[in-house]
Amino acid sequence: MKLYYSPGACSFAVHIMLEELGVPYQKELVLTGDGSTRTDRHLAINPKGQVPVLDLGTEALTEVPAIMLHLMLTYGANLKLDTSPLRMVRAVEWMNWLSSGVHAGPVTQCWNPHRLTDEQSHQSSIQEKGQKRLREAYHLIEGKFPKGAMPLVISRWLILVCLDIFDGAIGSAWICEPSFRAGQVIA
Ligand SMILES: N[C@@H](CCC(=O)N[C@@H](CS)C(=O)NCC(=O)O)C(=O)O
Repeated sequence: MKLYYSPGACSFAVHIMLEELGVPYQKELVLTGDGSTRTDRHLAINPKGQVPVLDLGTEALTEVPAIMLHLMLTYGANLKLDTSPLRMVRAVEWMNWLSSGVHAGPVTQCWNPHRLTDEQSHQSSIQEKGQKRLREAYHLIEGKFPKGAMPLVISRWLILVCLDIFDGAIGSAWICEPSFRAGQVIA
Protein backbone atom coordinates (compact mmCIF):
# COMPACT_ATOMS: atom_id res chain seq x y z
CA MET A 1 0.00 0.00 0.00
CA LYS A 2 1.39 3.39 -0.98
CA LEU A 3 0.17 6.84 0.03
CA TYR A 4 0.78 9.77 -2.29
CA TYR A 5 0.77 12.78 -0.03
CA SER A 6 1.76 16.37 0.53
CA PRO A 7 2.53 17.71 4.03
CA GLY A 8 -0.30 19.82 5.42
CA ALA A 9 -2.67 18.95 2.55
CA CYS A 10 -5.82 16.90 3.01
CA SER A 11 -3.74 13.74 2.54
CA PHE A 12 -2.75 14.50 6.13
CA ALA A 13 -5.99 12.94 7.41
CA VAL A 14 -5.22 9.65 5.66
CA HIS A 15 -1.59 9.83 6.71
CA ILE A 16 -2.56 10.08 10.38
CA MET A 17 -5.04 7.23 10.05
CA LEU A 18 -2.38 4.96 8.52
CA GLU A 19 0.04 5.78 11.34
CA GLU A 20 -2.53 5.19 14.03
CA LEU A 21 -3.85 1.97 12.54
CA GLY A 22 -0.29 0.70 12.54
CA VAL A 23 -0.48 -0.86 9.09
CA PRO A 24 2.66 -1.02 6.96
CA TYR A 25 2.65 1.43 4.06
CA GLN A 26 4.98 3.26 1.76
CA LYS A 27 4.67 6.92 0.98
CA GLU A 28 5.59 9.16 -1.92
CA LEU A 29 5.79 12.92 -1.68
CA VAL A 30 3.80 14.80 -4.32
CA LEU A 31 3.90 18.46 -3.37
CA THR A 32 0.70 20.37 -4.03
CA GLY A 33 2.34 23.76 -4.32
CA ASP A 34 4.87 23.21 -7.13
CA GLY A 35 2.90 21.52 -9.92
CA SER A 36 3.90 17.98 -8.91
CA THR A 37 0.23 16.94 -8.75
CA ARG A 38 -0.14 17.89 -12.44
CA THR A 39 2.75 15.92 -13.92
CA ASP A 40 1.95 13.22 -16.48
CA ARG A 41 3.17 10.64 -14.00
CA HIS A 42 0.81 11.76 -11.25
CA LEU A 43 -2.10 12.35 -13.64
CA ALA A 44 -1.74 8.73 -14.71
CA ILE A 45 -2.22 7.74 -11.08
CA ASN A 46 -4.97 10.27 -10.35
CA PRO A 47 -6.45 12.10 -13.36
CA LYS A 48 -7.88 14.68 -10.94
CA GLY A 49 -4.32 15.83 -10.27
CA GLN A 50 -4.66 15.69 -6.51
CA VAL A 51 -3.51 13.98 -3.35
CA PRO A 52 -4.29 11.84 -1.48
CA VAL A 53 -4.08 8.67 -3.49
CA LEU A 54 -3.84 5.32 -1.74
CA ASP A 55 -2.45 2.73 -4.13
CA LEU A 56 -3.58 -0.68 -2.97
CA GLY A 57 -1.48 -2.50 -5.54
CA THR A 58 -4.52 -3.79 -7.39
CA GLU A 59 -6.15 -0.37 -7.74
CA ALA A 60 -5.72 3.20 -6.60
CA LEU A 61 -8.22 4.91 -4.31
CA THR A 62 -8.82 8.67 -4.33
CA GLU A 63 -11.01 11.00 -2.23
CA VAL A 64 -10.39 11.27 1.51
CA PRO A 65 -13.81 9.92 2.58
CA ALA A 66 -13.47 6.83 0.37
CA ILE A 67 -9.94 6.13 1.54
CA MET A 68 -10.86 6.65 5.19
CA LEU A 69 -13.83 4.34 4.81
CA HIS A 70 -11.66 1.69 3.23
CA LEU A 71 -9.14 1.95 6.07
CA MET A 72 -11.86 1.83 8.72
CA LEU A 73 -13.54 -1.21 7.23
CA THR A 74 -10.32 -3.07 6.52
CA TYR A 75 -8.17 -2.26 9.53
CA GLY A 76 -10.61 -0.73 12.05
CA ALA A 77 -10.23 -3.75 14.32
CA ASN A 78 -6.64 -2.62 15.03
CA LEU A 79 -8.10 0.27 17.00
CA LYS A 80 -11.27 -1.52 18.08
CA LEU A 81 -13.30 0.85 15.91
CA ASP A 82 -17.04 0.31 15.82
CA THR A 83 -17.70 -0.51 12.16
CA SER A 84 -21.37 -1.43 12.52
CA PRO A 85 -23.59 -0.16 9.66
CA LEU A 86 -25.05 2.84 11.49
CA ARG A 87 -21.63 3.99 12.76
CA MET A 88 -20.26 3.74 9.23
CA VAL A 89 -23.18 5.69 7.84
CA ARG A 90 -22.60 8.41 10.43
CA ALA A 91 -18.93 8.50 9.51
CA VAL A 92 -19.86 8.91 5.84
CA GLU A 93 -22.33 11.64 6.76
CA TRP A 94 -19.63 13.62 8.56
CA MET A 95 -16.89 12.97 6.06
CA ASN A 96 -19.08 14.06 3.17
CA TRP A 97 -19.82 17.32 4.88
CA LEU A 98 -16.19 17.85 5.88
CA SER A 99 -15.11 17.07 2.33
CA SER A 100 -17.64 19.26 0.53
CA GLY A 101 -19.19 21.71 3.00
CA VAL A 102 -15.91 22.46 4.75
CA HIS A 103 -12.90 21.49 2.62
CA ALA A 104 -14.20 22.30 -0.87
CA GLY A 105 -16.14 25.26 0.53
CA PRO A 106 -14.62 27.58 3.13
CA VAL A 107 -11.17 25.95 3.11
CA THR A 108 -10.90 26.62 -0.62
CA GLN A 109 -12.12 30.16 -0.01
CA CYS A 110 -9.37 30.72 2.55
CA TRP A 111 -6.46 29.01 0.82
CA ASN A 112 -7.29 29.19 -2.87
CA PRO A 113 -9.55 32.18 -3.54
CA HIS A 114 -8.02 32.44 -7.03
CA ARG A 115 -9.91 29.23 -7.87
CA LEU A 116 -13.18 31.06 -7.26
CA THR A 117 -12.51 34.32 -9.05
CA ASP A 118 -10.06 35.76 -11.57
CA GLU A 119 -10.70 39.18 -10.12
CA GLN A 120 -7.75 39.95 -7.83
CA SER A 121 -9.66 42.63 -5.92
CA HIS A 122 -12.36 40.15 -4.86
CA GLN A 123 -10.01 37.65 -3.33
CA SER A 124 -9.60 39.13 0.15
CA SER A 125 -13.36 39.37 0.71
CA ILE A 126 -13.73 35.75 -0.43
CA GLN A 127 -11.05 34.79 2.11
CA GLU A 128 -12.71 36.77 4.88
CA LYS A 129 -16.04 35.12 4.22
CA GLY A 130 -14.31 31.74 4.11
CA GLN A 131 -12.84 32.30 7.57
CA LYS A 132 -16.26 33.24 8.92
CA ARG A 133 -17.82 30.12 7.41
CA LEU A 134 -15.01 27.98 8.74
CA ARG A 135 -15.47 29.29 12.26
CA GLU A 136 -19.19 28.58 12.01
CA ALA A 137 -18.46 25.03 10.90
CA TYR A 138 -15.96 24.64 13.69
CA HIS A 139 -18.43 25.82 16.34
CA LEU A 140 -21.09 23.51 14.97
CA ILE A 141 -18.67 20.60 15.33
CA GLU A 142 -17.59 21.52 18.84
CA GLY A 143 -21.20 21.91 19.92
CA LYS A 144 -21.92 18.45 18.65
CA PHE A 145 -18.94 16.70 20.17
CA PRO A 146 -17.90 17.70 23.66
CA LYS A 147 -14.41 16.88 24.84
CA GLY A 148 -13.45 13.27 24.34
CA ALA A 149 -16.67 12.33 22.53
CA MET A 150 -15.60 12.83 18.96
CA PRO A 151 -15.54 9.79 16.68
CA LEU A 152 -12.02 9.02 15.57
CA VAL A 153 -12.49 9.57 11.89
CA ILE A 154 -13.96 13.02 12.40
CA SER A 155 -11.21 14.19 14.67
CA ARG A 156 -8.63 13.11 12.10
CA TRP A 157 -10.29 15.23 9.47
CA LEU A 158 -10.57 18.22 11.74
CA ILE A 159 -6.90 18.20 12.49
CA LEU A 160 -6.31 18.73 8.83
CA VAL A 161 -8.99 21.32 8.27
CA CYS A 162 -8.15 23.59 11.16
CA LEU A 163 -4.42 23.19 11.62
CA ASP A 164 -3.23 25.99 9.39
CA ILE A 165 -6.31 28.14 9.20
CA PHE A 166 -6.42 28.83 12.90
CA ASP A 167 -2.69 28.71 13.33
CA GLY A 168 -2.96 26.11 16.07
CA ALA A 169 -4.59 28.66 18.37
CA ILE A 170 -7.98 27.07 18.60
CA GLY A 171 -7.87 26.01 22.22
CA SER A 172 -10.59 23.48 21.54
CA ALA A 173 -11.26 20.14 23.13
CA TRP A 174 -10.01 17.93 20.35
CA ILE A 175 -6.79 19.75 19.75
CA CYS A 176 -5.45 18.15 22.92
CA GLU A 177 -6.04 14.66 21.62
CA PRO A 178 -3.02 12.43 21.13
CA SER A 179 -3.80 12.28 17.41
CA PHE A 180 -3.18 15.98 17.11
CA ARG A 181 0.30 15.48 18.45
CA ALA A 182 0.76 12.46 16.16
CA GLY A 183 -0.28 14.71 13.32
CA GLN A 184 2.30 17.29 14.22
CA VAL A 185 5.00 14.65 14.18
CA ILE A 186 4.29 13.52 10.61
CA ALA A 187 3.28 16.94 9.24
N1 LIG B 1 -12.14 15.83 -2.81
C1 LIG B 1 -10.77 15.49 -2.74
C2 LIG B 1 -9.96 16.76 -2.56
C3 LIG B 1 -8.50 16.53 -2.81
C4 LIG B 1 -7.74 17.85 -2.80
O1 LIG B 1 -8.33 18.93 -2.82
N2 LIG B 1 -6.42 17.73 -2.78
C5 LIG B 1 -5.59 18.91 -2.80
C6 LIG B 1 -4.76 19.03 -1.54
S1 LIG B 1 -5.77 19.30 -0.11
C7 LIG B 1 -4.63 18.82 -3.96
O2 LIG B 1 -4.13 17.76 -4.26
N3 LIG B 1 -4.37 19.94 -4.61
C8 LIG B 1 -3.43 20.04 -5.68
C9 LIG B 1 -4.03 20.57 -6.91
O3 LIG B 1 -5.26 20.72 -6.97
O4 LIG B 1 -3.25 20.81 -7.84
C10 LIG B 1 -10.52 14.52 -1.58
O5 LIG B 1 -11.35 14.43 -0.67
O6 LIG B 1 -9.52 13.77 -1.59
